[in-house]
Amino acid sequence: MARSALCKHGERKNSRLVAAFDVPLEEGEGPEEFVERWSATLAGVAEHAAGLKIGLPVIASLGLPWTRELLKGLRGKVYLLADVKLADVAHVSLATMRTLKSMGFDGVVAHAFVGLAGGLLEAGEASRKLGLELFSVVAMSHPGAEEVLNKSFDLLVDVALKAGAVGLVVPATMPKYIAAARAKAPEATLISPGVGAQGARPGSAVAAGSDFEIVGRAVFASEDPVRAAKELREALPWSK
Ligand code: BMP
Repeated sequence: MARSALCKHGERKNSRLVAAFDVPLEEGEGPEEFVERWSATLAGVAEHAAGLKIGLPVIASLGLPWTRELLKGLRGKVYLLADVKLADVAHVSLATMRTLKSMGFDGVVAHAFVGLAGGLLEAGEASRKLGLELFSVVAMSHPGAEEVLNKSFDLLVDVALKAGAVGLVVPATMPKYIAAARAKAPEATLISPGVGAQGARPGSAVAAGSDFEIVGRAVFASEDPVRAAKELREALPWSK
């Protein structure tokens, strides 16, 4: 299994931070204003983060042309991960992936629970053809994830690996899944949400075996997102 290009950015920046940007447009705000309002902050955060994970609130508010515009200045400087958590039949996932690729993303997040045939298998093939890396969710970080999704963790990891995902999303809030994913998939790139606002301590997911920690609100809802990213990078160096 090839390493995700996210690791190259991590090594180069000496950072295991993936900053999650999930901020929607404000009421009455136009996409152009939004892009103008956030561009400098995103560029500043990108100096300290290996990756920027851009969420559905942003992509759905901006649409194709303005998301492309938002990403334009960031491409090549930071890994750009589209987190739309794909969970659909193959032809719809494929169409979405083509659009995300044309926006300028390097990778996409998809749920593994759709299974292989007619679902993640074809999404995996498409990701390789498009040059859009596939990360797959195999356990989630919120308490309710334990009710259904996380019960199928082993099956979900098998599906993700058979589909050829380069990376797995495993929760920082439940480090047992990080350790189990690392044992089952030693070469996969593990990324872990739940650090900061959801309670996991910076450094804890990496200590449990993850490659990257995903931090959203603790960066972008802070007074100074660039400083927050800088401090997180110092707590999350690529090599100690
Ligand atoms: P925050 O640090 O603000 O809690 O944001 C967490 C980020 O990680 C969000 O972008 C969310 O979509 C994502 N995420 C998560 O919180 N839990 C999961 O299990 C999977 C995720 O992708």
